[in-house]
Amino acid sequence: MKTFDGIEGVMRGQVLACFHDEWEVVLDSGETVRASVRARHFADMPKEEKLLVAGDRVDVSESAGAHVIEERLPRETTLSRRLPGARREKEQVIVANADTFVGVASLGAPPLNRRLLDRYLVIAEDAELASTVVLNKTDLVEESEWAPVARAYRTAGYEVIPTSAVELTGVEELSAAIRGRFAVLAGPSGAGKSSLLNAIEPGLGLKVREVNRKTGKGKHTTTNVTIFRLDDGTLVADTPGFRELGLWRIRPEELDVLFPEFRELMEGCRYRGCNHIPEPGCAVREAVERGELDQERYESYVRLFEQLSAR
Ligand SMILES: Nc1nc2c(ncn2[C@@H]2O[C@H](COP(=O)(O)OP(=O)(O)O)[C@@H](O)[C@H]2O)c(=O)[nH]1
Ligand SMILES: [Mg+2]
Ligand SMILES: [Zn+2]
Repeated sequence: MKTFDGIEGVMRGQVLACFHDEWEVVLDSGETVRASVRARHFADMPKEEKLLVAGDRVDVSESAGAHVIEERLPRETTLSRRLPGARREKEQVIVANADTFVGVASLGAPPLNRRLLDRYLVIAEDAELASTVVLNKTDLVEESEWAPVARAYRTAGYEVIPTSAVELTGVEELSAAIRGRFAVLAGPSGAGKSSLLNAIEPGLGLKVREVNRKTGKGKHTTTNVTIFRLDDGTLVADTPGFRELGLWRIRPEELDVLFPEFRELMEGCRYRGCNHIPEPGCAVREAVERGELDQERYESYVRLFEQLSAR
């Protein structure tokens, strides 16, 4: 057991939620505490690194009932976006140490946004998280309409779970997909993330938090990510519907490998370093033209490639 300045009893923990000057931390003992940060231990770090994010593993000390975060452990994974509004490119870590990504898309109300879903999946691929695609609100749309979408993501190698939080279909499958893991749920606001979490574990306390979220407006850090611990120890991060989801640290020429269904095909492109857009003999584009690869996924690739190239 480590000691800090003579303080005995330093414990390991994980940050569940960040507030303005307080962090909710679950200790390895299972106890959840509110902790502040020992500022001087972070004093030498650059500003961005000083910031704790949901999922961070930390060392916490206790004295006279007050818990203090003494140190942040190295992050095993980081799901990141480009910090919106920053003049220079900066990273904003959305959640640390997760191992699974669940992209929640709404099939109707709000309408399905393939571009956004693919953007999320690229970020998750880059973070080397395993990804699952949830197509929620199947009660609002005919299966014949969403079946091709499901097929596209299965072809890409993702597990696809059609769900309805209203009819409670697919909830068991989703629950099984995240069990025992640390999963991040992400998708546009209104897709049904909170509803699905409530369906997975009624009595999660999610409502309490939603009340807090309303009354405590502006009190949270900008990302507003909260991690819930399910009864069996599964960790689920609920993320807000980000208005901007800029890719961070991804170069245009390495975008193709972040579309898993392109990887094998790419080896058949005529030119090494093929960008799969104007080049003749491009095996990826030809597969799209033959209808073997999903047109929308390819469209997402092209849009992202162009955005990354224009920087
Ligand atoms: N019809 C239908 N409505 C849903 C479903 N899931 C969620 N909703 C509704 O969609 C709205 C947004 O849900 P919410 O869980 O707050 O979405 P979040 O912003 O992703 O957390 C709420 O009015 C829910 O009742 C679903 O499967 N079918
Ligand atoms: Mg929600
Ligand atoms: Zn190509």
